[in-house]
Amino acid sequence: MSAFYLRKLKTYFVATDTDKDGVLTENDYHEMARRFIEIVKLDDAQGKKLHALAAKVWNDFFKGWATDGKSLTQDQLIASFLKRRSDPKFLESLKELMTVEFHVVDINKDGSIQLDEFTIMFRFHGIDAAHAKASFEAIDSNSDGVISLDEFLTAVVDFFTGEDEKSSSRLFWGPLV
Ligand SMILES: [Ca+2]
Ligand SMILES: [Ca+2]
Repeated sequence: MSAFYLRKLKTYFVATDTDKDGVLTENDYHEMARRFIEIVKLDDAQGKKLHALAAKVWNDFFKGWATDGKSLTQDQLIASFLKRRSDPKFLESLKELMTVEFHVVDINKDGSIQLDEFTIMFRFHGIDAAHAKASFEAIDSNSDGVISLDEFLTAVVDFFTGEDEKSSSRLFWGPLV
């Protein structure tokens, strides 16, 4: 594993450990949901749905990685990615996870992500919103001003598998830590 790949996974960990307790747990997803609900002003019914989705994401994707069923340290997350990153089935499940996030972030439900929506994604992950525009432009590979699902998933897969330090997908979760 390259130092570059390690930095990417650390960056992802920091962007996902939204309650900043040093481990990934279901609560990090509920924290993202809480922030999203507040930013977008979702009503109670929509908020409940989002929290249900947060629990589902944790249970379907991360829970199986946690040896205690509850939490993942940064080292455990890194080890999990290293073990799985060349497994096509894993990449499919990663795409499913990020497709869920794409549709949440597509607030106006037009099928693509605009810069204002992408900026909200940074805010609920706790990434400095000042970096959103550069990351948005890096993912919008055809530069048409919106991020399609295809562009989003291509960047995700490249982020989690690629070793090219010049690849624009490195900016997916903001500047690398
Ligand atoms: Ca956490
Ligand atoms: Ca949209």
